Amino acid sequence: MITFIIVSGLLALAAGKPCASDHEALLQSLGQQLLRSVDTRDNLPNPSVHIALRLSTHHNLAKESEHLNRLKTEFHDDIEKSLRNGELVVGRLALYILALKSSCHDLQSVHLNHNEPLLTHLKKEMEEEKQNIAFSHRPKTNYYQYSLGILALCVSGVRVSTHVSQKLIHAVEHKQIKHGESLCVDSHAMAGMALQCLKNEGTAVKDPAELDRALASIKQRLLDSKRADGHMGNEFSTGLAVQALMAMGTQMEECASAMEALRADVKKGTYHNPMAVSQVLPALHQQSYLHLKNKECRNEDDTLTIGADSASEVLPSHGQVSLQVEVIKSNGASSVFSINVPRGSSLFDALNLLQDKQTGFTFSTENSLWGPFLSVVNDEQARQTDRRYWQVSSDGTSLTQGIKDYKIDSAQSITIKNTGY
Ligand code: B12
Repeated sequence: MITFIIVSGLLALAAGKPCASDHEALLQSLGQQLLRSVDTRDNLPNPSVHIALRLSTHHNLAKESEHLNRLKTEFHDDIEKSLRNGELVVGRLALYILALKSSCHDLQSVHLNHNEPLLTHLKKEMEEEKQNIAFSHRPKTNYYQYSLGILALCVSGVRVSTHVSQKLIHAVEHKQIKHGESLCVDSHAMAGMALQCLKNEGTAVKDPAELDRALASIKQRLLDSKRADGHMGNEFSTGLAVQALMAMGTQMEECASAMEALRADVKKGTYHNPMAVSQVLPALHQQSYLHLKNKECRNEDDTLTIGADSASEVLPSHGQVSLQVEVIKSNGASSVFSINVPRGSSLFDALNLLQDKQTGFTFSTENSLWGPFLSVVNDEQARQTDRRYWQVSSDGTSLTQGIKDYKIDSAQSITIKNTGY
């Protein structure tokens, strides 16, 4: 009997544990990919990338410290610029705080305009978001950022007001957390980590039984989002879903197929965008953002080298493919454009070619942590303030990547539609 129990225990462990022999190599190659991304100075430093590097086992302490300094100058300045423009910075500020925390940096020593500590400002913005939910039934930003805000406060040991937490619990219970029209796995994962942090810290909430119900609902919805191929939601939400499930105490065996799907994606090269890598790597390390709470930065390994880029060389593209681009404006008016583009071009490059041909198609983008976000098409802006965005689909299927990452490998019809959400 005892032998049976021991053998079953070992089998269960093996099922959940990322025991694939190449697991360590995958972790190392993703870590190196992130190091290379922080080394190129093309973009602003990315706090999410910093967190992922810091939650890893192997470090390059010099590069991480350099990146931390860039966050404290360049990213910090960018947040202050947004504040001067009257924008809410909940999500970016929360990630910045978590990044500082991941490097055990003294949060009290960092201030925003007018000498305001970061955490004080985040608390204020969360109050503003809470008011907005009370009046308009949703935050000005979104529930993903609202959850990140709660998580950053909680992980930093700041008490989250019961009114603020209640709004998230209520949104979970009333299924108000969506991405476009469908249930948002990424935001549920973030909400799960935020609410679990409150529970772990014993933070007072309006109704503890309701908190438990919300956590149980999130866990169930994440498990229900599992596809036959192991992904939860899609390739880009699975990492966060696994992080959240682990934070919520789910047995590793329940995440085994999702972990396997993540490993298969890494091997396929699905995660070339550093933001995507940054959300997947902690899960593969069996870490979640909750581990930042008690992070100690002592006796750290310093063996991660930047390494050579092993990504397969991009071969010159062969031939052209025809692309049809349909733009559907908010009033329903549609215009269709056609162009031939080199096979393998990104949609971003294809749209630039179309614009250069002066066919009447124009567009512009805004920078974000994921890359360029399509914001204006043919002089029409899809504004976040109006709850609208340019949704992009190919042959009727919504893209799971942005215009810079999506590659045109075959002839297809792209639809860019001004959509409400
Ligand atoms: C909320 C959200 C949206 C909202 C953003 C507006 C809002 N106020 O709510 C809406 C519904 C508009 C949206 C649209 C899209 N989204 Co979205 N979105 C998210 C989500 C859940 C949170 C983003 C966030 O607030 N981050 C926190 C802040 C601190 O980071 P940030 O970079 O400053 O945030 C801004 C950008 O992320 C930007 N944004 C949102 N989605 C996308 C997608 C891309 C490709 C880019 C470049 C920017 C971008 O909007 C944020 C708010 O201003 C993420 C989930 C995740 N795992 O990150 C998915 C996510 C980023 N979105 C995704 C996708 C695919 C899209 C679309 C391309 C879908 C489509 N087919 O049209 C479009 C973007 C099209 C375009 N115009 O360029 C994918 C990206 C995967 C990838 N490899 O690139 C994610 C990871 C979801 C997923 N698991 O599939 N999204």
